[in-house]
Amino acid sequence: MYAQMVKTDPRSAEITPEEEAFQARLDADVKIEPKDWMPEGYRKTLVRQISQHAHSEIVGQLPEANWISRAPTLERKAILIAKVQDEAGHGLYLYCAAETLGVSREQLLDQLHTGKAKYSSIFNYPTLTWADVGAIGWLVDGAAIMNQVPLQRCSYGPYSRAMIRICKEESFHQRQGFDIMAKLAAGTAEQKAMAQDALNRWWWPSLMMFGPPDADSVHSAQSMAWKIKLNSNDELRQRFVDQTVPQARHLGLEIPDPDLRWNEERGHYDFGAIDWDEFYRVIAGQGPCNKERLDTRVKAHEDGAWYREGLQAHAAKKAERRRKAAA
Ligand code: FAQ
Repeated sequence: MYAQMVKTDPRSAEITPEEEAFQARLDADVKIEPKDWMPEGYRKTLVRQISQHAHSEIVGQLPEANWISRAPTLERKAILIAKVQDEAGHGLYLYCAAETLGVSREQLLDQLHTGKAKYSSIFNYPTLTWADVGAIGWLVDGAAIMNQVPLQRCSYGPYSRAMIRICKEESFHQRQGFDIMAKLAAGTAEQKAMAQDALNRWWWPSLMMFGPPDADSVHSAQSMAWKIKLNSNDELRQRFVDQTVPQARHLGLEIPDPDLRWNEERGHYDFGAIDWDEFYRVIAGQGPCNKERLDTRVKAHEDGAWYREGLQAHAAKKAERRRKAAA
């Protein structure tokens, strides 16, 4: 009955009644809510994944924000501002979801700013041209949706509900990115070359977003048993390739992979080897923009200290007034 039951207390050889009841709820697709009993490992895994996801949304604003002041038209500028602002909103929902697990915003931000917490590898690459804004929307938001649509059905209530709104917004982001690429690809030879160059630079890092191959994924087995992840890294990566290759063909652009071909037997595209050394270098802090991204976030946090202090002083004064009025 409990095919996916896992022992969650390493000190005990037995599955405890609490663990058994918890797993029964997961098997029945009942959401786990903040006040429900949960194994410590489940809580920690959620805090790790949700907070890394939140950090990714926040740091993820930076590459595209780089182009707000240089967007080619007023309309593109307005769309890009809205998109970058949406990403900030996603970060905030996700920090709130993580906070329901008993960790504070300060702790989470401290982990980001001291380099203890990861954020998505993809945001450590530079945005060199306007076409990169298109490639991010098309490929990066496209990969994010592929990963996040299943997360709408994950076992933790606050995370799954945050995903519903986030996915709706990500769909709009993906379409606007594709639209930028479509305009460039149908433009002058120079514009088309710019779109192709962006695809060449963002393709492989986008495939890395799904995480290491299943055989090297540390957390997948347990996270899937707990329904924190619904699909494996390789499964989602393959879906992304299958979905994106026809889109590239529609644009008249070429995926930078000589080994890419349709495999009739598998019913999927085969694709070339991913440079996992590059991935591990980037997540260890040695990507092209890791230092710049982290420095920018730390500076923004420090520059905002006066505002947070002001809000806290105001809240304390208000509470004091209320206390006096009630006395
Ligand atoms: N980057 O055992 P696994 C977005 C780490 S949102 C950095 O397979 P897991 C929206 C992993 O943390 C993009 N680190 O790990 C947007 C672990 O290290 P740890 C973010 C990575 O958790 C668009 C180690 O490698 N999305 O783009 C990466 O089971 C445009 C072993 O890996 C989410 O966070 C990576 N790519 O699976 C914003 C979605 N991959 O923690 C602005 C939710 C792996 O032990 C503009 N997260 N690592 O030190 C997930 O689905 C999962 O956490 C995975 C990784 C699939 C990312």
